[in-house]
Amino acid sequence: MLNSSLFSTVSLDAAGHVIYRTNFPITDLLITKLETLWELHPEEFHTLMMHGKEVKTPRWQQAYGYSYEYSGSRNNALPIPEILEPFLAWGQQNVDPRLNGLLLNWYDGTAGHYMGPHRDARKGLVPDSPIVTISRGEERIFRIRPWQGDGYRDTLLTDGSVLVMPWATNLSWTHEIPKMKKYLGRRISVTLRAFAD
Ligand SMILES: O=C(O)CCC(=O)C(=O)O
Repeated sequence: MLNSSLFSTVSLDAAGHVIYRTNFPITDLLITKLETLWELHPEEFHTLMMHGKEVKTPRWQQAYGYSYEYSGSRNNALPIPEILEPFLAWGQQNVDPRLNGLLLNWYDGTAGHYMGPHRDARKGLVPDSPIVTISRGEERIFRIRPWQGDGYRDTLLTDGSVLVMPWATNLSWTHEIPKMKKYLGRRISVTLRAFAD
């Protein structure tokens, strides 16, 4: 399970919710060139349903291995390309062997790309499995807020860092990648999830 020598625990609330983050960049996850990962992004933005209306995501997204349903949409998976296999293998070895699907997000800072506050959809996932996000490229803020509560907590996601969100934390806290004028570079997140067969 979680390789505790690599991660710090960040406590969030009195109910015991936590996130885990790596203490240093993981060199195995820095091997693939950013440009190579960037070239994978789809041409079109994914379409979500928000309050009954079709909305394009303010970033590119693509599922690999397992299709993922969220926000009234289905992100149809492509086969896992060879260059993404090391990310999945790292997650299986250091976090949870049940991880089997990827969702990539490509953020272009010059285009103001971001991700709004949300809790991850659970449909199709193995109950109690963790959500693992590997960051590549420009650093960005990861903001979490208590679900239907006040305040927020920020964590910096840097190139080669990994954040683990336990299942229960995703139920009690929202997460987002806020838009900030100072971020003008490229970032890619590789999120690993465990899908039930
Ligand atoms: O880009 C990120 O770090 C966040 C990814 C995420 O929250 C998601 O895919 O649901």
